[in-house]
Amino acid sequence: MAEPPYRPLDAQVIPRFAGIRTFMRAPHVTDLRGVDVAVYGIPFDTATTYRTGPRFGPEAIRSASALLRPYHPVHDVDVVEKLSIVDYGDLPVSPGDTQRTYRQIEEALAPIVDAGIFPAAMGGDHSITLAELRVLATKHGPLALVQLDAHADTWDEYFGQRYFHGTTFKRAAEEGLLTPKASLQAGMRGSVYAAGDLEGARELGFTVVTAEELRTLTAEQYGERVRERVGDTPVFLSFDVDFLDPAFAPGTGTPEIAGFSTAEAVAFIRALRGINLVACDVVEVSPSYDGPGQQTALAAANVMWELLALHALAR
Ligand SMILES: [Mn+2]
Repeated sequence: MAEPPYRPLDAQVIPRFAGIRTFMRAPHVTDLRGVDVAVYGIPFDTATTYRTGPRFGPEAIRSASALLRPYHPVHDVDVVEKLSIVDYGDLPVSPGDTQRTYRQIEEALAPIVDAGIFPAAMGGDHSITLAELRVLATKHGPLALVQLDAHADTWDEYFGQRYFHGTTFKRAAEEGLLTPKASLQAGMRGSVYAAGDLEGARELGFTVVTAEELRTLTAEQYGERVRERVGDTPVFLSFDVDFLDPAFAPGTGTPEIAGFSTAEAVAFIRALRGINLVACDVVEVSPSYDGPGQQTALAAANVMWELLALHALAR
């Protein structure tokens, strides 16, 4: 097999605490030739309903990702040997203007998707996923959504605004970017506004697996349910870091207690082997609320690496 043109710094030569902070210490490259995976940031956070802060998410995830090593012992795959990974940098955004930001994301992401490169976004709040899906759907058609999140994000509006971090997947379904019948949302929990809140997601056609129900499934059972649901449909996996319990991931905007551990999250993701994953994002990392060990950013960096490993397995 030919060497990937781009690979992270060798930690035996430049130690992991050294070097310029890019995702996994991969080279910062914007020329798309020879690239398999573009990890990129979308530092937008003014569509949040509570705490702002994920504009600094990409920076924190990059910093924590310096710890990542190339080889995945459970999947038995060398991620950087299989994939030419680059850090594409951050896309342009307009703080305070969600719809203008969407246009900027769409324009900037289109060449990556057109080139057949696997795009992996570091958020940013969850509103950004709508723009990612718009671009991806033009290439793949309607996608299957696999979402791990404390919230379904299928509300109709917030403060009179239809484009907000809690309305993303309702808009995506309305715009025909997703096939809700092939999609599965899991991890939903906590207090809601009214009895019918999650029913809204189900009425759109999504399968909603609440945190209570997800707890009764083994990781393999979850993986099986997802595979049954998505079939061969191209999958977008969206990981909201608030899927994790605030004890594991305090650095987020709308934390919900009684969430999942990092070990559980990693097991659920590993159980997704075999899905046709075409893109992903990890969102809602809000570093100013993180702990002194930056455990939220560390969790997000590792989740991203798990997603890249799934993609590496499929190639
Ligand atoms: Mn969310």
